[in-house]
Amino acid sequence: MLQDQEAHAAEMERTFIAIKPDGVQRGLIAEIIARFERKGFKLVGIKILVPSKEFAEKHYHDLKERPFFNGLCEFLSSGPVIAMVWEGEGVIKYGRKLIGATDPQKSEPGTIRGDLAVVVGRNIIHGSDGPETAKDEINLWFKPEELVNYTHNAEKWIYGEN
Ligand code: IDP
Ligand code: MG
Repeated sequence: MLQDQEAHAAEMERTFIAIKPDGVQRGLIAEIIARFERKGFKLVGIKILVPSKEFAEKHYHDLKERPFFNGLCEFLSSGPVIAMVWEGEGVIKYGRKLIGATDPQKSEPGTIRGDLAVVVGRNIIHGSDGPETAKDEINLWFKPEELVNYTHNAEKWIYGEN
């Protein structure tokens, strides 16, 4: 039993998920949170803020050579964003699956972007694309004390005990 808990703890990952200004303005906050929550992932950090353009440029620094970089950063800083950290086994990779392809025209139905967005410039949600970016993005958006460590009552039903 202790071994199972240790194995479970070792598998735990955290990822950074943001609902962009279009998702907030379209009233999709609860819909998006529900998809992560129903899957069995655990919310360990959440806040609403309007990021500055400089902050958006830091967040998207990998894309600074791309032609859409300026418009993207203007957009991310144009209104409230919901910044979140979700925890769970495989949450980084599976979070990207829940989100769907970058271009909503190519996102499968059933994914967040597939079901709820139409164009790449307004694809409503961000999710870290790997373990390194997850760590960097969580550190950029959250202070350690803003993240909560807790055991959810449902965990033993989601992961099992033996
Ligand atoms: P991702 O959000 O699926 O990880 P990235 O390639 O990291 O996709 O791009 C970051 C964001 O930049 C996308 O979510 C989208 O909002 C925007 N973006 C990506 N490609 C284009 C494009 O070709 N035109 C306009 N915006 C784009
Ligand atoms: Mg990306």
